[in-house]
Amino acid sequence: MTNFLIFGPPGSGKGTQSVKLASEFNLIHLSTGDMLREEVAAKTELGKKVEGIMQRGELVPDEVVIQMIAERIDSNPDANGFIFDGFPRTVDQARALDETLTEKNTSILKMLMLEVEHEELVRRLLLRAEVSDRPDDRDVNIIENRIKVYREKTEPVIEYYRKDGKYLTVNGMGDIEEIFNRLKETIAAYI
Ligand code: B4P
Repeated sequence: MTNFLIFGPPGSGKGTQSVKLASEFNLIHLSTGDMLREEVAAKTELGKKVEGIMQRGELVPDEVVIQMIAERIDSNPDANGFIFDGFPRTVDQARALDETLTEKNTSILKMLMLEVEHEELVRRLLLRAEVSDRPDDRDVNIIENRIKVYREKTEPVIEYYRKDGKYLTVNGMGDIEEIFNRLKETIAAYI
């Protein structure tokens, strides 16, 4: 199995690029954001529990997302590999992911960090608000809170992978195809 993490602040293009990379390299795309939004849309018990948290731009509890990811890994035993998008977002999530992958005799090959300027993150998310129904994109204060939560709780995850030599940065500024080509070149060296 070949497993990658796509990493970066909200609006850095994780979701956008993961879909394209999954198709290019025959990987299964696992987005905790998409899974949680499906729960909210289906009005499940879990969806009701996390809806307010997501609307405020806070992180849902670790145990919720850890369990969701473990179930998806378990249900795809023949996968060529996974691309993890929006997960892990805390060091505890990173540890849990390592344990789950070790049980399957596999691991994260590389973390791909998309580097994007602050103003561009806000611009992209406000633009998406015009075409999507995501409540967390509509209010600039919520967007700023998501970025703040990222800096405080999610950025420490970088060190977790950097110490193992797994951390790679990719310039996330520019148009979608240009960034995709940069990611493809970076990944191709390891696949
Ligand atoms: P996510 O769904 O992960 O949302 P996100 O960080 O905003 O990134 P996303 O992938 O959707 O957007 P992208 O940058 O691709 O999380 C949402 C919420 O779920 C979190 O706030 C949290 O509450 C919860 N959650 C999820 N995972 C969790 C976890 N592990 N633990 C705890 N809580 C969790 O794209 C943004 C926009 O930019 C798009 O419109 C796109 O088209 C555009 N874009 C992308 N690249 C572009 C480019 N190069 N140029 C111009 N526009 C571009």
